[in-house]
Amino acid sequence: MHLLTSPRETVSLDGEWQAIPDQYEMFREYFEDFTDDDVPGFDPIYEPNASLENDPVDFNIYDGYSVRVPSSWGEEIPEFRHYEGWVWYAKQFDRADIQDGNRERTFLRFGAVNYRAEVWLNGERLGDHEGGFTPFSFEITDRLVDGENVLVVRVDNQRYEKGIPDPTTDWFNFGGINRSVELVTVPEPFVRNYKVETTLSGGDDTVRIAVAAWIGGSGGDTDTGTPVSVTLPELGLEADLSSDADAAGDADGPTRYHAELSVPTEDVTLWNPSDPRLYTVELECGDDRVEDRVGLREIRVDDGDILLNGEPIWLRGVSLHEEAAGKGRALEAEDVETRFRWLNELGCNFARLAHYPHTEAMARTADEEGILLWEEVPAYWDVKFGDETVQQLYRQQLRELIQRDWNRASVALWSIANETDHTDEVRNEVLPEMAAFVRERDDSRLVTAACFVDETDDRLAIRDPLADDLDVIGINEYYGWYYGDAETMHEFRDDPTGTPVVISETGGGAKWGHHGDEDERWTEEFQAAIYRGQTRAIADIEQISGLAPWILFDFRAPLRQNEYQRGYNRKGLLDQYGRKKAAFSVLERFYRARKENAASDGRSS
Ligand code: GCB
Repeated sequence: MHLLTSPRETVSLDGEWQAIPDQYEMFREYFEDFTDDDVPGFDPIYEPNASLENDPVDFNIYDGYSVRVPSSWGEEIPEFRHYEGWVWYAKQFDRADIQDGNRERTFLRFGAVNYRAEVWLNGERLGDHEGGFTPFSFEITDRLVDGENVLVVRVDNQRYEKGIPDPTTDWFNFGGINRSVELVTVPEPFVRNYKVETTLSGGDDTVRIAVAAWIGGSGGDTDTGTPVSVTLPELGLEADLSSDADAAGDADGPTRYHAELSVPTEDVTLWNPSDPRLYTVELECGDDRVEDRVGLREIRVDDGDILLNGEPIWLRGVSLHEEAAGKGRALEAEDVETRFRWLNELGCNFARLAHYPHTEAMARTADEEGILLWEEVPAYWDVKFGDETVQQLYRQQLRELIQRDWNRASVALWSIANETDHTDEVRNEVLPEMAAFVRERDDSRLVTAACFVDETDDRLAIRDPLADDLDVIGINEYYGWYYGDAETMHEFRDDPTGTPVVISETGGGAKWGHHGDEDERWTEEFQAAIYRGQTRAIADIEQISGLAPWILFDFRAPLRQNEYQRGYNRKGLLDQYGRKKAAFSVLERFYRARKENAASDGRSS
């Protein structure tokens, strides 16, 4: 069970770290060769200021490059711009800085390290982690020493055949400790994670709030016997959670506690994009107390529609990568704000966070801003679905994302894959299993995937067998850019009462400031014409419940090297510096009109 840290006070290890590249993957071995076996525990690579008697030291992490954490290394050190390989990082901290009264257990938590991390504290190996976009933690209570502690992290951003993603993607592989590192100290027992789920169905004007809590720590904690309670003070709700023996071990244990609360609908402002009301929730277990802000809302599908709090909603969205010019993947608070400013300017109520989990600040801000989210793991293009270890990694990444963000009302859709081959039998066996895996952990959201649309004799329709296992089907289509005409989607006719469809990608490339005729590729005018055609074509198709064109801003993409691209995918509505292209206002006008129509029909907007 993922250790929840964000509602807690933590001690940040962000700031200046030391780092050295190890392109030949030799440094550990080199030091080990020189290590005098008679000196137990002497492992200089993990020791500050290590020196080998009579031997000049060629590398010492503590005398490395000074690097800010979090950061993407290629943005910090120009020589590392295209480096893919090992980098050793080190950071020292004093125990006195992290001790907090009677708090007994300490965890070290990484927000995201791309792509593999191996971690040591004071020369002892804590463990490793694979996957560049999800959080992980280690308990370090018994490994801390008085005075100075030395943390060493080996980061490897090579691309692996059996990785998720696999080596070929249409985005840049930013290596580094891309998100914050923090220490969290908690008493014993403590709330490891919790989950709030809202349902409205029942036809009795009651909002039901199911609260679950996982108590304990790593390594098989059992029922501690300490009472656990939950309070939503603004709603006057309070309950003791009971230990649920049958459910213990479900959703990745340890001990699970639960309570059901209910409140008359008229007493609650349900979270929605026009009024994203959040309520305080407090969980207590012995000396531990967690306070968070959550939205109460229900999302489901019925009869071909996506329903938010029982009302059909049309998703006015856009897709985006997590990247900022000069910062790589290490977004700062101001970058998150800028993204939401753009989304609001466009009139969005929805965003697709492509193609991997973005910083959790995105979901927290989306909660406050009233933007529904599609979140996904990088199961992209040619991932080796048939491989057992890949499947394990796949489940791990899904679990880490879901358990990080399952209390965010904004998160409406979990996407399990992007553009995978629906004629591949192995894929067709594995993806439904992954959809089931997601639902076992969280069935209070919709499961989706970005798929293709098929051309039949007389129309466009969905032929992907995965549609049966999804609540919403995403379609990536590039009519007007890679093929066909921008209005071809007009021929999309499927079963309108079937799975609702969201266009999860569409668009075309344009270089900002490059102008010409509408039929001249790479001009802003050509791109704007695609947006006009596409929005006209889909506007009245009943089964389409939303749109998230590709993409909000230009992003680094090694596959794109023509004279207009030079390493960037240029399908952004803005360029990488935030300069708007003509298509921005085409989409903005389409969304403003949709929003007004929805409001005048009394539908959710
Ligand atoms: C896609 C991919 C996306 C690419 C995009 C493109 O279908 O899902 O990652 O960047 O097309 O620009 O071609």
